[in-house]
Amino acid sequence: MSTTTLSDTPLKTEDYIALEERWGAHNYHPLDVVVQRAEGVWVWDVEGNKYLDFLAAYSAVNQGHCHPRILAALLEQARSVTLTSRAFRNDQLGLFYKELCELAGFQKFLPMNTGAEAVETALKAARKWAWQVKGIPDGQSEIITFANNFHGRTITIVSFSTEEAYRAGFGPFTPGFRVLPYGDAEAVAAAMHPNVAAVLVEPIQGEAGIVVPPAGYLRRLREITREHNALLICDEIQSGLGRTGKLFAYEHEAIRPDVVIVGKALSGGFYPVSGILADDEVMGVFHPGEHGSTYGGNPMAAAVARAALAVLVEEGMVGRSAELGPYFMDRLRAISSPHVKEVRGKGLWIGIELHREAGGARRFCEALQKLGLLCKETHDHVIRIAPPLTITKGEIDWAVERLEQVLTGP
Ligand code: IF1
Repeated sequence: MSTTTLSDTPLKTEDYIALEERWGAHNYHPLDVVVQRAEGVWVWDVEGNKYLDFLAAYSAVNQGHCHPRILAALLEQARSVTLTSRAFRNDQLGLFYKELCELAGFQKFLPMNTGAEAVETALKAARKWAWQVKGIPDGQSEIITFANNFHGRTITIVSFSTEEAYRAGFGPFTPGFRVLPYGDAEAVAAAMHPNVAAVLVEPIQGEAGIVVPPAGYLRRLREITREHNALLICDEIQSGLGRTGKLFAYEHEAIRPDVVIVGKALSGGFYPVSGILADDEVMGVFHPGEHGSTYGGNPMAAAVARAALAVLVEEGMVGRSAELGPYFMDRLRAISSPHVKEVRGKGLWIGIELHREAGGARRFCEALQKLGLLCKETHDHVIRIAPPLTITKGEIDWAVERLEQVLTGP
């Protein structure tokens, strides 16, 4: 029995969907496309249909699907050694640290696997720093977060989510967080007190609908946190590594946070690699035994991430995002559609917000799927667009034609 047949007949789209529905937990509602193969900006389903990928796995495949150079690094490393645990050292990790830290401009890196783990790591670093360096009594520090945030799905992280679906039934929650409105720096200034350890912010809110805060917001948060001796933590898991046209989205405001959380595109979609960047004052709070992970910093993760970063830089992907993003946005804004309320974003990260009367973004995503474009709605009314950064101008034009067709339809 091959992997694609249960009996003598090959499996079809409906069969794969039926298998998932029967045997898998129902914690997602994906579009009914079963992807079998992908290359660059294109994916193919099990029926052989070809689509342009406008989600790029939530920005994890900024470098394009199955990038040959990252693939080669993965295969080569997989033949040598894949996992030692951190009980022993490996010959990839130090080089990964050095290359990432030099690229990002930080003194130290702490590797984890998923984004949520890296966020947890940043929260632990902030609390320990508050206790050990700032002198807040253990258990009394507070971390400021923002409404409509998305930082992952652990119990601690959903403790400060404002989305009912992410929280309902999962309590009791972790204390020590305060949620303020996003985009209002003066609300943060007013909420500051001596026990604030950190402010945790997405430079652009992704899942909230590609929400770009007012100009000067991050710069003001940087001032306020400095004034009150609190850490500024930027979650760049989705906004980072070229998506917005800079290596990190905070660079648009020429600031430098104390902690930067990275994930997703750090591995170009091959393998979960995440972690936090910080300088010695913060990273120094971790001593042997105080934090870790079996797979974090393993040689395959390190080799894959080294290749993913090299590809991002050497193939000029950050610049492509900066150049093609505004072109794409202009073309989208030129579409005259009764359904569109606003087109916003930065670099190749664009949200098309629809009027409530349009009946939700999902039906538009389903219509786009039929035309060969894979998009995912967010927060019901926003079509989110985040193609691999390798997309060409010609491919953008191709996509705009289809978006126009769907947005000017009924
Ligand atoms: C899902 C959203 C995107 C993130 C930021 C941390 C994490 C994420 C800024 C956690 C993850 C994902 C996860 C994915 C859907 C997705 C998402 F709509 F839910 F919000 F991208 F917009 N910080 N984002 O965006 O990283 O633990 O998942 O590796 O299905 O939950 P993770």
